[in-house]
Amino acid sequence: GIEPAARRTGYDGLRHRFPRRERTAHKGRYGHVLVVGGDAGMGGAALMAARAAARCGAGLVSVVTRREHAPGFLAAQPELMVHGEEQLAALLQRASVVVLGPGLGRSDWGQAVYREARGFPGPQVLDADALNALADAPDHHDSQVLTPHPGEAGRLLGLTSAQVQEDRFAAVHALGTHYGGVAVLKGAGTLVQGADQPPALCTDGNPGMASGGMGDVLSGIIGSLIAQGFSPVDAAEAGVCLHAAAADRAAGAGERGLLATDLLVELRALLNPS
Ligand code: NPW
Ligand code: AMP
Ligand code: MG
Repeated sequence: GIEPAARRTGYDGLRHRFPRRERTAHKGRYGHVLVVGGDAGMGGAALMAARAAARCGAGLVSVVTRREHAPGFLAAQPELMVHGEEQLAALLQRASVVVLGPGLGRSDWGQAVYREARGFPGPQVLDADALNALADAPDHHDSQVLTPHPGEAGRLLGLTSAQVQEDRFAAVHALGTHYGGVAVLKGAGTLVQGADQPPALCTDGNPGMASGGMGDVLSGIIGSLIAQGFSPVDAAEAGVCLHAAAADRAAGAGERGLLATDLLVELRALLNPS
């Protein structure tokens, strides 16, 4: 059931946080998202996170991924700046936010890249294999958003995914107290837990979202909003709502067969009401 202490949230109540752009705006105003991930076989996860960050209005989006992915990334989305891991230190000097983990994998490459990017002093969005790396070597970061699905939340908390699902409110609260920052527990009825406040519950979204890449898109959305000046907790809540609303619009054509990349065009429509 729905915990009475949870505050219900949805994109309709948050639209006002996305005013029109100033006429004199320039890309430097909208931040620089650095997406780090995409080991062999999972480049698409980093690409989808980066495309989502761009579609949500980030000024610049860079990616650090396996060098061999670069030609494919540039063919898919030439607005992205795509690099191998040798550029990570330099990019960490310029980024406004790091989205760490989509498709990062658990090989030596992913572990080394994780450790270096985890030193970024600014805001971090940790997803996917970055959450697995965090579970293996727990630490704190003041300004972070963790976006686990129940399986990843279980690894972070030493529980099974079934145990997480039995009490999602307790799980999201424990994530916040154990790791600091903002915790997003994904799945039908996503919970967003900021420090010292009741969790927000988003019941939008649909089972068409149970397909590969959906979570990767969410991490890019949240990173993009942080780059544009949202606090981590506001970016997490608005990002979850925007993601679910985009999926509900896209599901107008049917839930079965809904793809993560179908959300991209809907994000732009939601962010620019006529
Ligand atoms: P079970 O079986 O219920 O115990 P993993 P991953 C659980 C990349 N990707 N409700 C469930 O566990 C990612 O970015 C790349 C309940 C499930 O078996 C990562 O880097 C793609 N349980 C990497 O792959 C597209 C749930 O977690 C287990 C649940 C691995 O990520 C795909 C799976 O979790 C993917 O995004 C729910 N709602 N959701 C690409 N195109 O490049 C999950 N579980 O083992 O962490 O694997 O999530 O696939
Ligand atoms: P991931 O497992 O990391 O790819 O993330 C999946 C994304 O899709 C998360 O944002 C989930 O909240 C969302 N999602 C998956 N299944 C459902 C569902 N049945 N209802 C609503 N959202 C879902
Ligand atoms: Mg995922």
